[in-house]
This record gives sequence, C-alpha cells and structure tokens, in this order.
Amino acid sequence: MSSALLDLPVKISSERLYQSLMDLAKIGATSKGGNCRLALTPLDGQGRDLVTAWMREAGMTITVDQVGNIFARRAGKDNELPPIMTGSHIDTQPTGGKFDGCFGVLAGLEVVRTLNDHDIETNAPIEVVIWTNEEGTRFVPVMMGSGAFVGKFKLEDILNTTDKDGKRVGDELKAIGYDGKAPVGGRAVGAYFEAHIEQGPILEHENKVIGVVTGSLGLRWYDVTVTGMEMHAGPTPMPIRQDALYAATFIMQDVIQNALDHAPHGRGTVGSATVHPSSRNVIPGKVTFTVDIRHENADQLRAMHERLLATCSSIEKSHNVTVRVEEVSYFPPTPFDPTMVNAVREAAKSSDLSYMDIVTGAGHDAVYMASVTPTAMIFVPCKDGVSHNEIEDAKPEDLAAGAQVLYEAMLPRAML
Ligand code: HGY
Ligand code: MN
Ligand code: MN
Ligand code: MN
Repeated sequence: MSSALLDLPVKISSERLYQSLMDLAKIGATSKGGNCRLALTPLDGQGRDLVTAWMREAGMTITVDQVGNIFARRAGKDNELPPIMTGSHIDTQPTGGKFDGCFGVLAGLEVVRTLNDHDIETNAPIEVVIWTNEEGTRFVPVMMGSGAFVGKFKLEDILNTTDKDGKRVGDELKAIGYDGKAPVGGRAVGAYFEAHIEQGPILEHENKVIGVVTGSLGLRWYDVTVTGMEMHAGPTPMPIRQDALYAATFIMQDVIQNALDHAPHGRGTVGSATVHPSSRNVIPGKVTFTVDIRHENADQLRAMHERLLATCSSIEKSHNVTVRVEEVSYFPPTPFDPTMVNAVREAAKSSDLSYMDIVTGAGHDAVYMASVTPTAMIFVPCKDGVSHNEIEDAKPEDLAAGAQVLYEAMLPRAML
C-alpha cells in the first residue's frame, strides 16, 4: 500500500534527483567540472534526448513545439483541465555549471517519479518543460522559448534568428531533431512553478535553505558598435585619432558606474567585446560589445537605460566616432503571484525548512510565464553564490529540499 494512502509523508528521492543531475552533467562536461551545452548544439540535443528518455520511462508523453520547447505530460483524472506546469532549461553558458536550469527540469521529473512511486493520481495533468535557449548566450533574445510561448516573440523572427556564425535557429532545431510541430503557446496553463539555484550569495549568507522568490529584476540587453577609423599606430598623432576602443572604454566604464550609482539593486555588466582588426599596431576601427543592465525598479531601470544612451551620444561627439546601440532583450521588473508565492512559503514551512523572501537577480523562464499564469519560483543556495561558472555547486540536501517544496507546492493545485 503506498505511503500516500497510509497518510505517511511522501518524500522525493534525493539520491535519484542528484544522480540524474550528475548523469545529465556528463553531457558537455568541461575539464573544470562544469558544463558547456550551448542552445541547439548537438550537445544540447543529446541532453534533450537523455532527459526525454527519462520522462518517457516515467510514463510521460512528449510534445515538442515549433521553437523546440519540450512538454512532458503526466495525465491526470481530468485531462481537460489546464496542466500544472514546472520546468526550466538545460542549455548552459559556455562556462556553465551543472545545476543552473537543469535542477528545475530534474526537480520536476523527480516530482513525477515520486507521484508514480506512490501511485498518486492527480486531478489535473502535470507538465514538466524544457524551455529552448533560456541563456541567450548563443542566440538572443534571452529566455527565447518561454518568451515565444507567451507571445513576446513572433515564431518567424525566432526561427530566422542567427548566431554569430550566421546559423539559423530554425535550421539548428532541425539539425538536432527538435523542430517540433506543435503550435507555440496559445493554450491555458493552470499554474507554473520553477525551482532554481539562487545563483547569488544571499541564501547561503543568511543560512536559509529555501528562497521564496517574490519577483524578478528587470533586464535590458544591448549590442553596442563603436566605429572609428583604422590608422597606423605609429605615424598618426594622438589628437586626430578616431580610436574606437578608446571611445568604447568610456562607455564600458559608465555601464558599471551607472549600476553603482543606482545601488543597491542596480546591475551593469559588459560581458563580451570584440576589437577590429585586433592588431597591435593598428588603431582599432571598430569595437562591438554587449551590455546587460538590470534593476528591481522600473523607473530606475529606465533611468539607467536613458543614461546609457546619453553616454553613447556624448562619447560619439567627443571622440569623433559613431556609436550604434541595438536593444536585444528586455523584460520589466516582474512580481510573482502572491498566492503562489505564499504556497511556496507554506510548503517550506510544512517541510520544516528555513526560508526567506528573495528577489531574483537572474532572469528565468518563470518571468515570462508570470504574464500568462500564476507563477512562483523556489530557490536553493549554491556554493559561495557562484553560478555561470564551471565550479558552480549545490548541496544534495538543499537540492532535495527544493524539490520537496516543489512537490508540496504543486500537489494541492494538481488535486483541485
Ligand atoms: O541572464 C540571466 O539572468 C539568465 O541566466 N538567462
Ligand atoms: Mn537558469
Ligand atoms: Mn543562467
Ligand atoms: Mn535564467
């Protein structure tokens, strides 16, 4: 007789969850213990194949939509009801870790495996989702699959998006066999929960196991191109130079200063830059670089945006260069549904786990899902708050606690 019927507490399996995480981490494993499984690469395809095989073994049916989002469904008693959904992503940063995104997908699978173990039939169906290209590192925009699902992006635009080598999303989906046929979005979702490592230092610092995520910072991404004039580094006198790199450094510095001036929630990062022609004795003629700014408050984020544009136009004049700013991703500061946030809080309480409210500095698919269905997130600590780094680490017991809270928060909704 299953423990659920004996009214014993139903517990997820920490060992099985952690083993699945370690098995997935073998795909795209890097020498420093991290993962490199860029979106829509063959390694991403292998990761998708492995996890969907586990989902099928757990009796789930798999549907893939036209942007490659994977929906694994566990039927309920009444399959007309909108699904209670959870999930995250398994694409990684180039020097990513084993847990960012993967924890959310495999915690969802662990909830299903646990329901199976205890012969628990839910009323509503449950779906575990692998969203396409959450990271936005190979293709922008960030959180591409969930953004398309909620109607933020047009299908054609997404399929025609190219990476720096000119490879199209549509072709790359086909190449890995995930050019699904199901329509993108346009269907009801009962509720969406996402479990994720915090990717920052707060939970560990406050010695809390569960982060009750009340909402997300807003984010704006840009590609900036500074164009000057290649000239010889020797004969060209300093005052007449149109040095694209020298001009770019002032804009880059101000991205950081802008965030510092909008403390404590301001964030500013220049993550990548390329210099052309990148030769020691040629004055750089062109520099392209990325900008990532974030803030918890919409007005402050707008002020940071306006300051970036003002800095670019003033440097354009003072350094006799041209500056082109292209915004490539945006989402506003996003609060999560208070009743759902409370469900996470109550689940942490009933599981006797320490918890605290927290705002996520990282973007997640949950941010887009919050625009179409009641949404909440569950955070667990990661070691030293480090993420987007191969040394990313999390304790098995914390990961299990997060999956247990996911189970306790999801189940009542799936039983309504
Ligand atoms: O950039 C982010 O916040 C997320 O990791 N895509
Ligand atoms: Mn993530
Ligand atoms: Mn990430
Ligand atoms: Mn994310």
